[in-house]
Amino acid sequence: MSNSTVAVPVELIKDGAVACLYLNRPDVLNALSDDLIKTLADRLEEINSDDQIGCAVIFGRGRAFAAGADIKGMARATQEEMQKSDRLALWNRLWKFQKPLIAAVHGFALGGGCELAMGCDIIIAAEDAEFGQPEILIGVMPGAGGTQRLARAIGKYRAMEIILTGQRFSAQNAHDWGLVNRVVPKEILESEARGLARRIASQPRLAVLKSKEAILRAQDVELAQGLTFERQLFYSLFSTCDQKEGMAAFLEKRPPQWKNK
Ligand code: DAK
Repeated sequence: MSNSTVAVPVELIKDGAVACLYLNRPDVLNALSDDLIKTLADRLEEINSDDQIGCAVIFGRGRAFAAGADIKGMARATQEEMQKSDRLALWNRLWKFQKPLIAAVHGFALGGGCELAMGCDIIIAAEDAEFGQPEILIGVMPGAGGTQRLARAIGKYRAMEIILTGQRFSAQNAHDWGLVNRVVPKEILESEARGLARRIASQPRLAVLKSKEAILRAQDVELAQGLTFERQLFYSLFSTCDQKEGMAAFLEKRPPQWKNK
């Protein structure tokens, strides 16, 4: 394991083909300041172009994943200032990450913290994780995708109740409703997340990237369009060394040697 870059407020630790990102403002429950989101976006862009890395995981340091956007940074802002700020552009940089991204959630994942987890591709939760969109309790509403992603993940009716009351929900509820892939004891959250990331990172890289792209497209378009898009990506993989290697290895009854090309 190499401790390649240490950056506050987001620390990046590379573990073989896995990049582990730690939200690192534990004193304020990893409140997502603009500086934190910018650093996270910078790190993700760095990982995107790092050929050694096949999958990334986001963890929170301290007792939470993230308790939301930094309320101190927004409390006095006017509508004009909010609109002029490039906060949305900053958050949009996160969603451009092409490799699989896992959220490993413990403690609070609230507001922007819940939205950050939902913007990831897979969510693993510790038993103590608490999710929620409590913005209504401070006079606003979700602004980083919460109304859209939560409604798609758990359905309109549950999302409506959660967002309109600000009530938090448990890891087990999140799992039962399909928001979370698995719930694990807190002590093994990190090893579970890293293990899954390692498994994904060991697959042929281009097929992984295209699969992620196609699955994300399923959220946005009608089935017929999605199927056409999937087929195009599927055909494109026949120009890769890994398709030739994977199928030859199967026929020759040996493990494949991926080149990620
Ligand atoms: N911002 C700033 N500081 C926070 C914080 C936050 N979101 N959450 C917690 N802290 C700070 C607390 O102020 C406290 O600091 P000190 O008083 O020690 O200096 C420290 O973290 C520990 O918190 P507590 O003392 O409150 O700890 P408790 O265990 O008693 O309570 C709690 C934990 C998570 C229930 C409570 O801290 C809480 O309710 N926090 C606020 C949760 C919240 O309302 N989250 C939603 C924020 S609004 C957008 C992008 C993003 C967003 C919107 C738009 N665009 C791209 C347009 C997102 C908005 C939001 O997330």
